[in-house]
Amino acid sequence: MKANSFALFGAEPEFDKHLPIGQLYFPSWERYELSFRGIFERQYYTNQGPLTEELEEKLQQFLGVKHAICVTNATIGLMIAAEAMELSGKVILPAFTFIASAQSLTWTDLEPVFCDIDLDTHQIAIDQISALIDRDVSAIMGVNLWGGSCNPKALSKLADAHDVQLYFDSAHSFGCTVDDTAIGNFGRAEVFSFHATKVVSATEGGCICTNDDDLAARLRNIRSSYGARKLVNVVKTANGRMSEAQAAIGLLSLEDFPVNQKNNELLYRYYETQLDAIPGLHLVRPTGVSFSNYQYVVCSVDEREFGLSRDLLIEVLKAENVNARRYFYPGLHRSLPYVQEQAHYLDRLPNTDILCASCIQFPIGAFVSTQIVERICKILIKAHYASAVIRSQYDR
Ligand code: T4K
Repeated sequence: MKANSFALFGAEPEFDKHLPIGQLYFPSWERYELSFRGIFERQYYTNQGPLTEELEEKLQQFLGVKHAICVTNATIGLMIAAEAMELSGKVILPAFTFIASAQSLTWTDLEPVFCDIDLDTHQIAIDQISALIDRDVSAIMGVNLWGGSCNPKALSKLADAHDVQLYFDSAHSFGCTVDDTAIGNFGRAEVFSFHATKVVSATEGGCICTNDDDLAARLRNIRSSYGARKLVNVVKTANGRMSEAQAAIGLLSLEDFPVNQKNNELLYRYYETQLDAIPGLHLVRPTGVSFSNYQYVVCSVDEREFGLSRDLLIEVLKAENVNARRYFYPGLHRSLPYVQEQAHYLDRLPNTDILCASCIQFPIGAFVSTQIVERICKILIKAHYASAVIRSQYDR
């Protein structure tokens, strides 16, 4: 196979338009306009307006949780959760997650303690947590990755045994269930993201879920004075309010969840049949859940078997207008400020290092169809068989 059949070496790209990664499911303009008209008629744009209240109510029903507290985005949700839980000292979390998980701790004067992950599931290595717990550790932050779970029941037992608090960054796992329980009901609190790239979107947004009434009161009081309901004393307050514009999209997106989840699952299954036949591409299954949102298609690339490194494969795909991304890169322990302040982690997280060098995410969501998946997979197959030619041409 010739190198010049790839856009990287001058051929026409496979796709005329850039194919984004991320869900990007948006309601029709007509539905959005209708909902927005109400906001303008009421002339009430934020401060826990009727749409935000309605969204909280609907999220509670959907998740079967007592309190869903909407916020501007998941990053601020995690910060508010840490503050409301009165955490101190250190918090254990996986090193393989989005930077926001750790930054929420840095903003609240907490020290992240990085734990390695399981190579097959990509989730936190539960068997390594106990060794990291010392008297300064006040909590474990579980991160439910890739539409799967990090085994909240096992984490809960572990946290109880060590008398530390447990909460979750569930930015990736809205709508997923563990046995019969929806994610959102575990630990003291769970935080979801409604960023545009997530299965439920409010463009930006998120919510903090808890079944603990006292914690909910603290969360609401820290978020802002609007919607605080019961007044309780808190030391710090913030502005984590969700606007009515965000809530309008959030409500429509929540209504669309069943359809969008089904579409994701269809696309995921399509990828699965094709990717399983390509040597060196190992698809991650959403683990630890009885129901997944199939929000992500994530593989690890075995360079020896596939023939190309993950980074060179990304270059090949980018040239074809396929946006494949290397989430998460670099690992938290290699990101600022942690790489400087906590350099002792550099040789302690071998699995995180392996995944950060090999993990790749493919497009799934509103702009993807089964035909598109087929075309992406054809590029992957072609790249595998032409890997030697691509490597030699690229190195010139
Ligand atoms: N915890 C975890 C585990 C997370 O993954 C995240 C965020 C958080 C916490 C924090 O949640 P938030 O505070 O964000 O609510 C994205 C998102 O910004 C971020 O929400 C997400 N996770 C993270 C994994 O990815 P970027 O900068 O890498 O993605 P971005 O914005 O370039 O978008 C990805 C693709 O979507 C590109 O192909 C462009 C396309 N896109 C994106 C947007 C926003 C569009 O075509 N249109 C759009 O409007 O961070």
